[in-house]
Amino acid sequence: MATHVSYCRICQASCGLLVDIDDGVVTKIIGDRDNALSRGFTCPKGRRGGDFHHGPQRLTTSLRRDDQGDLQPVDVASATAEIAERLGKIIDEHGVDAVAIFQGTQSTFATLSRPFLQSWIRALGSHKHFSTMTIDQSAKWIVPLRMGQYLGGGQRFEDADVWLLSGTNPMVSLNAGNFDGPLVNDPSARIRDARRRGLKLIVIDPRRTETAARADLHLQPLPGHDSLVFAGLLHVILSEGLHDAGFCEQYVDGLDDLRLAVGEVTPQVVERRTGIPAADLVTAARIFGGARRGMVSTGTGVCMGPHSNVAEHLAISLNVVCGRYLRAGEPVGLPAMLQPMIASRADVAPPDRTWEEGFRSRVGGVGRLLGQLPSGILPDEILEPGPDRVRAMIVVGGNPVSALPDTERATAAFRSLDLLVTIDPRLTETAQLADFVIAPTLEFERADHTVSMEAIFPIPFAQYAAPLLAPPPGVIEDWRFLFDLAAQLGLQLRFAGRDLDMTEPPTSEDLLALLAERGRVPMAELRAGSHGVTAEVAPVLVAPRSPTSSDRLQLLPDDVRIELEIALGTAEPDDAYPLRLAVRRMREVMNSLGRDVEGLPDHPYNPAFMHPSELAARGLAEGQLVEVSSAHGRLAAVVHADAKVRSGVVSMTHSWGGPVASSDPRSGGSNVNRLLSMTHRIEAINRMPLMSGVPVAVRSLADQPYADTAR
Ligand SMILES: Nc1nc2c(c(=O)[nH]1)N[C@H]1C(S)=C(S)[C@@H](COP(=O)(O)OP(=O)(O)OC[C@H]3O[C@@H](n4cnc5c(=O)[nH]c(N)nc54)[C@H](O)[C@@H]3O)O[C@H]1N2
Ligand SMILES: Nc1nc2c(c(=O)[nH]1)N[C@H]1C(S)=C(S)[C@@H](COP(=O)(O)OP(=O)(O)OC[C@H]3O[C@@H](n4cnc5c(=O)[nH]c(N)nc54)[C@H](O)[C@@H]3O)O[C@H]1N2
Ligand code: SF4
Ligand SMILES: [Mo]
Repeated sequence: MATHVSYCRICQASCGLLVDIDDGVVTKIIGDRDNALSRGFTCPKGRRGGDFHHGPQRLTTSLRRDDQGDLQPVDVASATAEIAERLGKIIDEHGVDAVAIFQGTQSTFATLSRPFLQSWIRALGSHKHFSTMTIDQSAKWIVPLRMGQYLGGGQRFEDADVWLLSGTNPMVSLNAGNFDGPLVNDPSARIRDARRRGLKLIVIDPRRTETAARADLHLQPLPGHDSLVFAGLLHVILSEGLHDAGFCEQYVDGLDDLRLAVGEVTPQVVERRTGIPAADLVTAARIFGGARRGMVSTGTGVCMGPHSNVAEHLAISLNVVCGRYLRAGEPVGLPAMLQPMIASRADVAPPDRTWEEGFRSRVGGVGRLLGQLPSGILPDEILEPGPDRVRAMIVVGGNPVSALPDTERATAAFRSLDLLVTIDPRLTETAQLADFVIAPTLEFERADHTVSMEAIFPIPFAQYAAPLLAPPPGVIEDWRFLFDLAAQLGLQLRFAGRDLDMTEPPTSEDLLALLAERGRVPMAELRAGSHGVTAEVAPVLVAPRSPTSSDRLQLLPDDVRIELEIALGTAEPDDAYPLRLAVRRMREVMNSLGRDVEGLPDHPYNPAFMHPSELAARGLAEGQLVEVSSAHGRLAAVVHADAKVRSGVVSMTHSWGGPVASSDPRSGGSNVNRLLSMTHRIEAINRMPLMSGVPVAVRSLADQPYADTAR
């Protein structure tokens, strides 16, 4: 038996691990106390990393659908050759835009997968690049593209005296915020340390989450009202003069317009419509506005709600009007380690509406967002007849059949593809519809480093992880499959700024070195520092504004003003659907990963959590089957009482429930995406569906079999 130092690649936190391996089998995983980033912290998923490798659900060979429609083992070389041939035919007949990729969550943590996928689709020349970002928090892309962006960087959590989190629960998700001081690593200890030195934490969440329980002030609104809450905070801050007039004078356009636009959103209006006591809203505004340093950061609760683009715009506007950005001469937040250092400057990059020019989708004329098409149009792109209809799709590290709103339509779309290839270690809902399932290597079988994560770390930190286990003979690294496929299609891949030799596959080590070659840490040093390397870096200072620069942040461009008016308008009461569905995450699973690991999740399903009073009002008992319905669809679920959930709310996590609607939710859970629409209440630009704050109703199924009621 030997203990190896490594780090976890199941989520962005990249926690340091000590992995015991006995005869090629992981026997135990604990946190690495000598890792400067995570300091010994791990979560249950990371500690069960061995089960992902050795568990019975792991695919150790690729699969191919045979003429009878069954998935049968196939060696990856013949699978690749046949996929290349079939893709080649589709491209010859229908052009490159008939081929799409879907970039899933787990493609982020295999260091080489995402750059390869991006290089692959670029080399092919197809416009059909989709990812989970546009069913996640792409409002965070839209805001800087419409507002412009301050280039000096934001203030950081580590020296802030206030922080406001809305719609995010980093204690479970390890994922709060943008690149500005995000709370990703070891959040419990970092929140505790920050509060000891005086930081005030404000949390806005309809649930008393693990994070809210650590807050100085918790505002508990009805879901779906974030625009109103942020507008109310801006109202108080601007009317009490708590904003940073100097910063606004120098960098901001539209302050008076914004003040006018939120003029009627008094704390009393916010109280009436969201349930947040007016006095609490005022207190929150005064704490935030009165502090010197600290930002608002949001998560899926805001970015998946109604009017999400304008809600996020207002959240960032709070940071802007309070001037919570680094000024010339201040040390930059986080010097780069493996990435090239980008100079920070006390300047503004102007808005850049990428979706207004170039390629437009055939259905709906949707433009691209940072090179991608919104996943909200993906089912239409496949199902609507037409010349550049998507006929072939490659999914890497994702499970879109489970993850996309409107399960029925997503399933129909993926089922109707001429060719569906998914690279996935498990037989997911998506894999079950695929023509080929390519079985990839997993974390402890491959080399990785932290280049793509370092921008969200709290300290300058980098780590390399060596392969610890010999991969099963039938599996392949994600990137290598994409390389071989590209070579057989005659595509020239560009990686880290160079053309790869397509006749001679590189090694993973070569590629990792290329990705880090412009960083400050040489590969040899990185490989030697097994617990990770931290750098004593001479502070890099934010450079002064260029004397010729006149770009300013746009607080209220015309389209944002119109969206704001609509968002602040009163919605019709909906008596048929009196409750609000709210998104949440579960500590034990990462989206759909981990559901099937014995003993990992608390239940073999995702409960519908409701306040005990809501159960009592409906005569419901703990653990009982209920039907949850929306204007779009319905599902059967298991109800659980949870006093931490605000009344009026149904709190459920996603990525559960198989493709068969009538299966018993008690063994496999319920897919909330059956309740969601891809056509009703869609955001402009990113086509973001409404996924939180959705009107729903709940009724007992005590005396009816679930199979008859669920669609
Ligand atoms: N353990 C675990 N970690 C994960 C994941 C996982 O599945 N499991 N998934 C990963 C992924 S893909 C992502 S994108 C991130 C997401 O990271 P987060 O955005 O932090 O996700 P959540 O923990 O679900 O936090 C969302 C919070 O929003 C609240 N909420 C719901 N509706 C509203 C609303 O209308 N307004 C407000 N203000 N709040 C609302 C919910 O109660 C919930 O506490 O997490 C990542 N990390
Ligand atoms: N209703 C509702 N729907 C949602 C959400 C919600 O809150 N509510 N959240 C949305 C969000 S934020 C996201 S990000 C999406 C998630 O959507 P996806 O990213 O599509 O879903 P995941 O379940 O994370 O898929 C990851 C897949 O990667 C596989 N995998 C694991 N390790 C590896 C590896 O090393 N290589 C490869 N190739 N594959 C690997 C896993 O088996 C799994 O099938 O769901 C979205 N859908
Ligand atoms: S939080 Fe859990 S899943 Fe994420 S990196 Fe750490 S141990 Fe792994
Ligand atoms: Mo996500």
